[in-house]
Amino acid sequence: MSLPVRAVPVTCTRDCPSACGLLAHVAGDRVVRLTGNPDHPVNRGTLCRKAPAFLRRFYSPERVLTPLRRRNGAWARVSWDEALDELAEKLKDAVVRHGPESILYYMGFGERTALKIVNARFFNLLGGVTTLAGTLCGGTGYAAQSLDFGPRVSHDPLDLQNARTIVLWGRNPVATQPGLLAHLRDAKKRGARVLLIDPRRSESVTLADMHLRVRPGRDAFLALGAARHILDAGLEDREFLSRRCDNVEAYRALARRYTLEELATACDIAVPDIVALAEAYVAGRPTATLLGWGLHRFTLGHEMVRAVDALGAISGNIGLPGGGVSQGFEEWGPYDSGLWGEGLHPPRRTFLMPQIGREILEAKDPPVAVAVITAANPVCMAPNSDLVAKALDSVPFVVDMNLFLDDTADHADLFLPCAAFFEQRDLVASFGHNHVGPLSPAAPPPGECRSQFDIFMDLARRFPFAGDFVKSDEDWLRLLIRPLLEKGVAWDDLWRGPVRIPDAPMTPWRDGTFATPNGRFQLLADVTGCSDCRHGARYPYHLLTPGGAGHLCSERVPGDHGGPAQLTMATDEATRLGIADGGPARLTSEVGAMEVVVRHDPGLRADVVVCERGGWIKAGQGVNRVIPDMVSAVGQGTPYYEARADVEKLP
Ligand SMILES: Nc1nc2c(c(=O)[nH]1)N[C@H]1C(S)=C(S)[C@@H](COP(=O)(O)OP(=O)(O)OC[C@H]3O[C@@H](n4cnc5c(=O)[nH]c(N)nc54)[C@H](O)[C@@H]3O)O[C@H]1N2
Ligand SMILES: Nc1nc2c(c(=O)[nH]1)N[C@H]1C(S)=C(S)[C@@H](COP(=O)(O)OP(=O)(O)OC[C@H]3O[C@@H](n4cnc5c(=O)[nH]c(N)nc54)[C@H](O)[C@@H]3O)O[C@H]1N2
Ligand SMILES: [Mo]
Repeated sequence: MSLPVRAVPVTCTRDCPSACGLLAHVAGDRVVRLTGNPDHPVNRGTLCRKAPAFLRRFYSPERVLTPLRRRNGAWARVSWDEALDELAEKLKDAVVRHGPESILYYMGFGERTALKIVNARFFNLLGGVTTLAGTLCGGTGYAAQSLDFGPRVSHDPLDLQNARTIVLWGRNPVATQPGLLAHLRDAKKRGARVLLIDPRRSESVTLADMHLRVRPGRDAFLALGAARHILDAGLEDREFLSRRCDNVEAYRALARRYTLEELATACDIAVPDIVALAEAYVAGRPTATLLGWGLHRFTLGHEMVRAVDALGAISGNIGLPGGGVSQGFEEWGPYDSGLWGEGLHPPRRTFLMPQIGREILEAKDPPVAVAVITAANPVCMAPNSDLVAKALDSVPFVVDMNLFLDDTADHADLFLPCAAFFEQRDLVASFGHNHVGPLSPAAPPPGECRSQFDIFMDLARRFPFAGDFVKSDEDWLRLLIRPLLEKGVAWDDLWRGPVRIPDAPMTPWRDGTFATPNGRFQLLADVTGCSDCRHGARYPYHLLTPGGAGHLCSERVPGDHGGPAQLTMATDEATRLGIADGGPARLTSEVGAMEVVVRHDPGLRADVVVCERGGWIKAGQGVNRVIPDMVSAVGQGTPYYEARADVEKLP
């Protein structure tokens, strides 16, 4: 007899702007199927192609089911009490001997739910430990947009229904935000045009009416070119410029600093295509720009983002329903930010996330004694992987909270096995829309796995501050969502399905007043020159490492992948090097080398090679071994796509 199946509304916590509403279909103590929740206004019942693999991953025989302690190089099973007693001892010892800053708390992107704020509070109660500054993900875009508009606010994706033109600028939603596709497809059915600006033919080319294969890192010149055409043709929104913007004359001068031909050469887009882009912004209005994370991953990413913001402004698309230059949303925004506990002690040390390897290795006063890593795989996902691995090996006690023994676990001393998203109670906000969704324990965690929240509560029982800190998940969640409750959201509604943040705007900046210090939009006034890259001939190719459609960063079913990573190259370029489609090659950069299998792509730019991010080092992949660990000029982001590489044929 088969068990009755019930459906529990949950929310996907993969590190994806979709944060889709899902239904977990449960039979007995197992989730047997995930489907899209038709009541979610953004993903509207759709499900991405990765989702079926979630269950295979979470119920995989390789999921770790008990705490593990490394002894003489090998993992041994330990009980939770042994594990947490030892961790508490190490933390206390580090505080007494070297001060709280000798503890590093490294919070990754694997699960950014409301209760994670409570984990951070634990470390602040401990006295404030070393935490991260900057980000492996989106800091540059936030910083850049905040210079122009004031703290970044994006159009609600539901506002796309008002757009006549949609520009996907350095963003690949077909692969990386499938939860948005229902809206993009609707817009196309209504007759909206979609433009894609991407050096490669990404998966999103299937949506595009026009594709501009920009030279990597040169989007500022493309945006300035379009602006120059708009200004030359007298099509700019003069009223918005004079009444709402600062730096108008400097910006006009900047757009005229180069001829259209010079700008075309810099970004490698032909003048007629630049003109077509300009027209899409004025004649095609309302034009919604969806700015992706692709532009963040450059040293001068802020100039690229600001140049696109300015194009949106002079073309009259800011504050316009169906327009806007939208990038991301604040995933921690809906919660009571005081509960992080930042104010409980003086400011403490931070390490730059983009350079975490060298930060740990160079830390002297005090050196790192204990590192606690949660929902992250920095050895695989942070640049200069070998240095990150070396740094973790230099730390006397490394704790890893995850589900699988990935590349980072190889450098840990204690592994604490965590619950999957549908095995716990929590709330999830999104970095791609304005809805908060529930997590309910649809099924119990397998084996001895526990939610991170549970683990931190149990750990805290061993500390003098347990009294105020140890509470139920429900008690903490009620405190965390106080701002939402005050805006009229009912507690019970949060558990039935997605709830829209009540005061989130559909169309920000409608009244023309910005959140900058003087209330005016700040036009970009200068860009760094367009001379060529520092590595020139030794490393002829731009190495792009975007997200692949089949996986979320390094979240893989362990046994599922292996063998050399695939590197996509322009067919003519590979042929010139004598590398056949499927042939082996060596990919070399200033920091390392790795073996790859080359795939020919007749549509790729000759100066670009592409390798999907996230393959594990221990599966023979790990492209971050060849990505240098740099920091972007603004926003402390990680300029992965600044990496230059060479490719040689292997016998
Ligand atoms: N070369 C290159 N590298 C990149 C990028 C790039 O463009 N190019 N992009 C970067 C970006 S945008 C990001 S955001 C970072 C991501 O960097 P990371 O966050 O370090 O990497 P992920 O692969 O997302 O790892 C998330 C981990 O969380 C675990 N996890 C998932 N759910 C849970 C849970 O409920 N509890 C616990 N404890 N663990 C859980 C997963 O198993 C996984 O190991 O990588 C960056 N790395
Ligand atoms: N399936 C899947 N979904 C994901 C992820 C994943 O790994 N897999 N990762 C998640 C995470 S952590 C994030 S932050 C988001 C990121 O989602 P996206 O914003 O889509 O970011 P990326 O995939 O890094 O890059 C987007 C596009 O930028 C292009 N690009 C590279 N250089 C340039 C340039 O100079 N100019 C322009 N115009 N384009 C350029 C790349 O070719 C790529 O197609 O996606 C999330 N969703
Ligand atoms: Mo990200």
